[in-house]
Amino acid sequence: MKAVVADEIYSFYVNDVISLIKKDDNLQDVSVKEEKLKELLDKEYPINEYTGIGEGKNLIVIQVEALQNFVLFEEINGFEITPNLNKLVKDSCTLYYDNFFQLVGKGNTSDAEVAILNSLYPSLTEPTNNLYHSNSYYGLPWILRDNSYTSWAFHGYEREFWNRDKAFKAQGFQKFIAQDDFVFDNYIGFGIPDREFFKQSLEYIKELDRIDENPFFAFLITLTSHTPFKMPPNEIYTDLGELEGSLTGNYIHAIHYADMEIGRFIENLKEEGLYENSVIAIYGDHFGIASYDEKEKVNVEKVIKERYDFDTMMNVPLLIHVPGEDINNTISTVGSQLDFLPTILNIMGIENEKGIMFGKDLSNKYDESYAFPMGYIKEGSVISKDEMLVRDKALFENSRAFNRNTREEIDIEKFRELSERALEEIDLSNYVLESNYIDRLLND
Ligand code: GP9
Ligand code: MN
Repeated sequence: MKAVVADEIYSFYVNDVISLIKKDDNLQDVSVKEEKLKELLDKEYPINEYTGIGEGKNLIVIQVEALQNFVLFEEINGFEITPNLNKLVKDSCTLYYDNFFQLVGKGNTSDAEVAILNSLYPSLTEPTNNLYHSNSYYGLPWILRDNSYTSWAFHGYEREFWNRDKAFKAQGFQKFIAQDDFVFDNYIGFGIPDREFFKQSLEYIKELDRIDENPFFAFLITLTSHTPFKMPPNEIYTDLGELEGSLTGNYIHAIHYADMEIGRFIENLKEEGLYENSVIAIYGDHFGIASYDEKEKVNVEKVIKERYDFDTMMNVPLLIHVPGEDINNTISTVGSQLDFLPTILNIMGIENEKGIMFGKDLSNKYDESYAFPMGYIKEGSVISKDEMLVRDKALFENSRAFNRNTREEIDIEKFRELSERALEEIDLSNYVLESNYIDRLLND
């Protein structure tokens, strides 16, 4: 037997005590989290002027690849980048949320789907669908199913990509129309061009509509405006001058194409008699051009004519069109993709009776509202109506903050508490995923 010297005994002892304390800490931590989640379950969602205006209607949600907010109402030498989205924003039946921010982690597009559908923060460590594709969820597809809807997802790429085949099932979709359900022979970038995607999806939507007398939920994810945004010459509609050939120039061409196809899809919905009885929501999944790409930053700044920073980069548009309603409004409550679920449920006049939501209803005009971004930026960062804190990776003291209107640097101290709140909230949401909390909610 090996002799054990005194300080080895001591270190055994110390290690034991440390691991006991750690265990105790963890238990305490878990019970604090469970308490906080109980509070969240009791969160009230007050009614407002938009409550129930979409009741009984179909819901069509379009997630547009890499659509950022800055392209809306922007012109380059008289060329309107997104004429169809601009027209829709101005429509008397549309609510436009202009302070809506992306919330994606390592799972990019698929994380946007998780946040949008489930009102949760994506995982910080891995694509959410890699780790939690077989968790229980109770988000938009399930809630609508419990309210007699049929929920289908549509995306013209490989069924297994981002584990969507499994994740969409767990999240409540009854059918996932994927690449193998589409017939096409011309590719743009990743695969099926949006024109073909929308055209063939419409045929499936008609099938979905015929299933029963009840309304449907169609969740469409576009593809063509994916980086590197290379459009074929016959789908380029202007000369962008000095931006021509740059990533930003290519991005503008690709977004213009996506906008054109959204416009065409809307016209086709009208022809099929599906427009007047469907609420349509459109948003971008995440940025296309990084503000930390020094070369492209300069190019974007030529378009927006101000400093391009994380707030503009992460700002994606959200439009909700409710047919027959005279509601045109720009709502500037600050929020992120996890606020979509409570916002759309309020409009559809449906309550979430079983699940948990980290989001708020963006249509309620809060005095102060925040987004707690993550993913391409250190968690603990904060966006408010007029300011932003970009948290440093290591030390809060090394963070920076700026005024979103003047772009001037401001003192970071006022964000200290909010930044801690952001970290806590993200951590709590990750606990929901890690502990498969919703499974317990549904089955206990
Ligand atoms: C393909 C597409 C990927 O399914 O959604 O987009 P990405 O996550 O790379 O932005
Ligand atoms: Mn994407």
